[in-house]
Amino acid sequence: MAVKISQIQVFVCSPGRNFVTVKVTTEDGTTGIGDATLNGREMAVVSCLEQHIAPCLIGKDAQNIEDIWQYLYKGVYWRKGPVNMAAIAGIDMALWDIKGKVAGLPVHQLLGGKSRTGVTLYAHGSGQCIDSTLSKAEHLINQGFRAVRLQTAIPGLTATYGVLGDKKDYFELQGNRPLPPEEPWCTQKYFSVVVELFRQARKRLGEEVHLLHDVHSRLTPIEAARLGKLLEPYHLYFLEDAAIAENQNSYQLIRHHTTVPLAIGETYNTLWECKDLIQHQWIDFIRTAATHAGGLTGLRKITEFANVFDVRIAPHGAPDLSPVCFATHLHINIWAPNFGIQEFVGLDNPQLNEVFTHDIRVENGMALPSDLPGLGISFNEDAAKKYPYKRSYLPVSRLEDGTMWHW
Ligand code: CS2
Ligand code: MG
Repeated sequence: MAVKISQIQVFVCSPGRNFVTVKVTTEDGTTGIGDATLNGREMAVVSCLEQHIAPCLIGKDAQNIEDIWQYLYKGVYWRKGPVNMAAIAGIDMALWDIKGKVAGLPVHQLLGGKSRTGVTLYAHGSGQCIDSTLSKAEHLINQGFRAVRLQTAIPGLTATYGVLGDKKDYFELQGNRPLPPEEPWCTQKYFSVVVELFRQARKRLGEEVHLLHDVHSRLTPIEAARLGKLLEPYHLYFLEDAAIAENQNSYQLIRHHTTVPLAIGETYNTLWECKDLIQHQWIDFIRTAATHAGGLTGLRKITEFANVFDVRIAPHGAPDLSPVCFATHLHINIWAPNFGIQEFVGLDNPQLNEVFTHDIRVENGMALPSDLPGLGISFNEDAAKKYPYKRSYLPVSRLEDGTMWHW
């Protein structure tokens, strides 16, 4: 018996930073939510959903998730891209949420159940210097995290990716940028500190804890290969975004020079964009996020393909992905045979938890997905009204001579 879609609503709110949330309602009153946040281009996704996608879906059977995904992916003709795929993602997550509620099962049970007791997380350790970065890492390890990403300020640069500076959290750092801030980059200055960071980290934190690092696409392939070789003595869990994602072949070159495990994927929107990396095993972890890769359906396609080639998933979990995306990742992470690790930037922001309510538990560096039917997370529309959208941008990056670079 069909469960027809009767309404699609899109909410944009800013409880600390902008989020785009999709709500799908069916004729019998069942509702589901999804994340469609595209940092810095949120309103493009809102328009895509409201002006182009929603009118096509009213009256369609909400149970047919795969057919709706194919309809939205192939039907647009101008397929792929971050705006299209974030819009599809919001709808897709909401439909999985509805399917779980109708079945009375959490989404991970619809996927095939649990493959592990919990989802291992990696937390963010950063600081204005190596000492403060490692102090933050020690604090996280004492909280039970067994994996920590380390990012430290680069001496001589006024700002560094992944470092809070004088801000108390990512929301304060990233939530209010009416125009794109310009941040400097200098590879030579970066090399002067990054290897020393991990030398000192192993000395102070020991050999057990998993250490990770995000290069954020700043290096050329041969520079990335050099960094990988220099970091081998400190056995990182992975080195992320060593070079830009557009050139998959770059990772063949990097792979040729170093055994450091490589991760990439947060900017990919479809399997086609990363299939060479996976099938040639040029990487070890694929980082695509449900919100950017067409929802749980899109992320599952990538996950299953990666499993064939021993590539594990390490879903993106930045502060610009909403708790709805994080909840969705926990369902796929607890099920996936090739789950690796999940990025975690915290869920303890009061404004965020006023808008997104859930029962996700984080204990001893692991997260447990909800066992409530569906995704196990709710969106409070009245609370969302207290935090209206305000345009905000990601920074741009320039070399010290003014050349535009990769932020
Ligand atoms: C970063 C992200 O978490 C990460 O690995 O690459 O924080 C990224 O900078 C943001 O998602 C960009 O919006
Ligand atoms: Mg990253």
